[in-house]
Amino acid sequence: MNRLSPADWTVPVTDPQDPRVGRLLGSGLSGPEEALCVLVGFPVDEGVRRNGGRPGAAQGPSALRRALARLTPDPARWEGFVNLLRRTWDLGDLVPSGELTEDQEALGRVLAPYLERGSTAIILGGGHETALGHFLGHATAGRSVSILNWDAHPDVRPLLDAEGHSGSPFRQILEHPSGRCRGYHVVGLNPHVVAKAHLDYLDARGARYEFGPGLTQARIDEIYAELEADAMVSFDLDAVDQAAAPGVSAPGAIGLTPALWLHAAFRAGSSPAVRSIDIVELCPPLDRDDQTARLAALTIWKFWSGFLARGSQEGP
Ligand SMILES: [Mn+2]
Repeated sequence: MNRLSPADWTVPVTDPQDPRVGRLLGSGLSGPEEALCVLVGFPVDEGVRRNGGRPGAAQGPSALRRALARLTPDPARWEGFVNLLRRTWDLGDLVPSGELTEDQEALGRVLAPYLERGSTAIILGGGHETALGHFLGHATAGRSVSILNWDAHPDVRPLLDAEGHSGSPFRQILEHPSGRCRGYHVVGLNPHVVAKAHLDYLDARGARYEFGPGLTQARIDEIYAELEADAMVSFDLDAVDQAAAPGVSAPGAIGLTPALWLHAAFRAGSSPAVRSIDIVELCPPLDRDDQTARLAALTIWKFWSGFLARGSQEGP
């Protein structure tokens, strides 16, 4: 049975008039049971290793928290933002056993009770193998989900030696014996890194895919408007242009702009269908001056900002 290790939210001392995320987080709660929103880290990159990728994503959760802790609440939604932070609880990082399947199942067990009682969950990866554990949270809670994945790759590769990895989570989810995946839609594909056979696989499964080039904010709005509840959204940072997100295992010479990516994060927050998100593939050893960690942190910040606009027509 996996343990959770407490998260570090140390922030530099700031003026009391200038509180930061790291100081406010969870300050209105005595425990996670009443949390509106829960965070959990999955410091695992065993799947990246198995997939032949460059490891380092196991350090993702701590680098992401460091960047997130320093941010201010959104001044445009000040009171709501501060209140949301005060009612957000970080469960900490899952302590990996070293056995990937076991760790993915453990992540599912950690998430399930919170998803069941209606908390919104944010999972800090880890390689994209994080998404299978994320899905297992819903499956364990007895909930069927539709899945939206922002990614340069479809991540439906076959297993390797009968084992999953960072390139296979959505194949494992689509074929999961629980039958809890209601639909899969991947957006942001980079045509030069997508195997035709994987698109054929998606077609055969009735899954949907869209390429990154040509994507607009209006199309992102439509994608969320069409999203069926309950939904989980996965944010793979390698969908973003390498110039803006160098700290990933598999960067792309072209990719989504940060503006489009963050619009997708805001809409995930403002869409009532969305129950949980993950941010994956942040690889701190390959990062440049914490640039990708900052973008990952801002992805969550935008999600929170969108969450406060839930049910209204407000834009970012
Ligand atoms: Mn991916």
